[in-house]
Amino acid sequence: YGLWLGVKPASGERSASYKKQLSALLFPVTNEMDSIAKQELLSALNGLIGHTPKQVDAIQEEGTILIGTPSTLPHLAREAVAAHLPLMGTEGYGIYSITVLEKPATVILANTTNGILYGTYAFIGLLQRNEDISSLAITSQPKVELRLLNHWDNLDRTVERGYAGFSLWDWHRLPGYRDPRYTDYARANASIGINGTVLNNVNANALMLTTAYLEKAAALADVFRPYGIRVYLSARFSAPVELGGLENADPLNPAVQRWWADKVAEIYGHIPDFGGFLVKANSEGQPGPQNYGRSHADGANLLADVLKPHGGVVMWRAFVYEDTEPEDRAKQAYNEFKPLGGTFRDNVIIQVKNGPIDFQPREPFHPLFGAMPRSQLMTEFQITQEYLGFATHLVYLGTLFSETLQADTYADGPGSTVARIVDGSLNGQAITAIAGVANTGTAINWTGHPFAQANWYAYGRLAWDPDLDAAGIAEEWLRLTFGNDASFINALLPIMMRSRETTVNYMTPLGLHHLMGWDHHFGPGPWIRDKPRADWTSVYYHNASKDGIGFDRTATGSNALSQYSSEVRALFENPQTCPDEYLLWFHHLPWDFRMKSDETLWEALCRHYYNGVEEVAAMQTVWEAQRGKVNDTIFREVTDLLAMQHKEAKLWRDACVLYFQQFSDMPIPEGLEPPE
Ligand code: GCW
Repeated sequence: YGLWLGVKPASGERSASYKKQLSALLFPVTNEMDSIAKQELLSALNGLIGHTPKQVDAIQEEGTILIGTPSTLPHLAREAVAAHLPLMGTEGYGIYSITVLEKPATVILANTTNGILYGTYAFIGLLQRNEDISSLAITSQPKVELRLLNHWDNLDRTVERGYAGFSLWDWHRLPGYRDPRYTDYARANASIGINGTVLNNVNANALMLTTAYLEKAAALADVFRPYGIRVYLSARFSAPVELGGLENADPLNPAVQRWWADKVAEIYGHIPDFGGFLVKANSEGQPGPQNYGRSHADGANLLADVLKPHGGVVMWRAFVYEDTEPEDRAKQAYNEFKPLGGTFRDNVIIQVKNGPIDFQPREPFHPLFGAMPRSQLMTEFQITQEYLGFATHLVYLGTLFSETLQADTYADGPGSTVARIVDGSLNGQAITAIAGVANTGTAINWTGHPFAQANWYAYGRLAWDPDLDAAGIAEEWLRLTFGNDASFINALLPIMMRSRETTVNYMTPLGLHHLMGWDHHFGPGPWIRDKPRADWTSVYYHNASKDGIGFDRTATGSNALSQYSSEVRALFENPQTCPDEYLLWFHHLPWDFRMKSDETLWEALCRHYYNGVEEVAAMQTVWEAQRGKVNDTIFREVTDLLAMQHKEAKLWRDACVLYFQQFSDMPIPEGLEPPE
């Protein structure tokens, strides 16, 4: 329940040095956020070293920790570190070991209170990880301005694609009762730098915008505010009709514009620092501007204009497709949005999923990245594991997130990574943002699978700095969550790092995608034939037949490849050179196609499926060896979940191999035991 914030006693040696290095605290508290930071530090020190530093207002002794802004810190300490301030911006911080009056001290400095809070959490993290704090020189500033969670939480407390219980928001008892868990949620987010949350599902209920619900949202905003977290809402585009009784929700209708202006003014009356709207429009049955013959830009700009005077933003989703459209679904968002480049207001950010289909175990990056340099883009990841085994399978997503972030779009030559679009450095976009679909719920451990906490953590860390290393983040999380036993960390880190590839292997290897049962998205369902859909262009995305398997997205097929820059095209277009990871995403190939490994495609496909299952078995063995090193309840839970994962991986393997074998008509390669 304590997530990565649970504090355990420091090792004997560290404990002794920390006591000396942190014997006194100088922390002038100026507001509620400061006092939270101070409380966090004091309680962490209590848990780590069983010691409360003496509170002072001047440096008197060795081992003082000073925390503040330039206006609250003592002159001498400030002078020693002030040169770093320009690198901290409005949310960054610095942590330095300095000497003042010949006495060693530690200082946490920031331009703002928010920076102090983040700096304090970062410092506590160092202590939890038993790091040496005698020569610190850390300066850190978030590279992305708006770092958001998106909750797909409904007003009846169900969570769409949520696998960790019900919604954390107890709408029924809000605003009167503020569950302490709201504070725990805010703490956890603040500790990893998340500074915004969209409370309700993008498949939005207009009721969210009624006064009764705005009062509830305002109560949550009050709890989150001192943790630096702003509240945003998903807006249903047809709300002027549903709530306002207007004839239509046409963005060019002055009555509609007035309705939104009034509604937004009302929201700011309840929530003065309201962040803005997230909108899913004209997608999967949601209403939108196209119902009135208007474009996505007309819709987004309507809301942008009314939010602008209050400082709010619109995050307009690019996840749009028509399943009645015989166009490859992977192409549809680009087709619709690319022509609108440059026509959105300056407080609109287009929210683009990491890949062009839908949060699959592996997708190439979305072709809109790099294609709209005159508009502001952000990326949306899915932290909840809709297509990655729900809360049952152990899959660390840090590697998936960073694979997308580090993908090179070549939009402006080599090095034009998705990260550089998201952080604004490529196109100089003014507002930068990132979103992750939350995996939280009422489950006692927040996320269902104990290791799914790592995905929340990793998302937050990468939102702060998209260039961080996924392995470094996993190690941090392991240490914070389980303690610093090196043998445990060394055993678990490789498992986490491999886990996503393992899942790709037993679910959708070699660039295959969406083999899941079409409605539940959990187990295998490559056979779906009874529900033909135009955008699948054939049986399902895999297009398996006697002549081969894979989705031809080259010029001979849907030509989705034409949506990428020429360098990316060159990389993927030739099946001989296309990386195996994306082979069947872009190509339809015969079963006896020669792979780089010299196997046939059929053999390689089978080997990936079998490897996936083997790798889960290996995870089980490593976990079993950790008995006694982790809390018994968690040990048993992970043991049982891994056993389920193993069984389900086998089911995936057998179902897919047997299904595809009908078309390949080739034997299971030698050495692999035939499916049951
Ligand atoms: O992945 C799909 C999900 C839908 C979801 C949609 C979206 C919120 O299956 O449940 O709806 O994506 O992102 O809008």
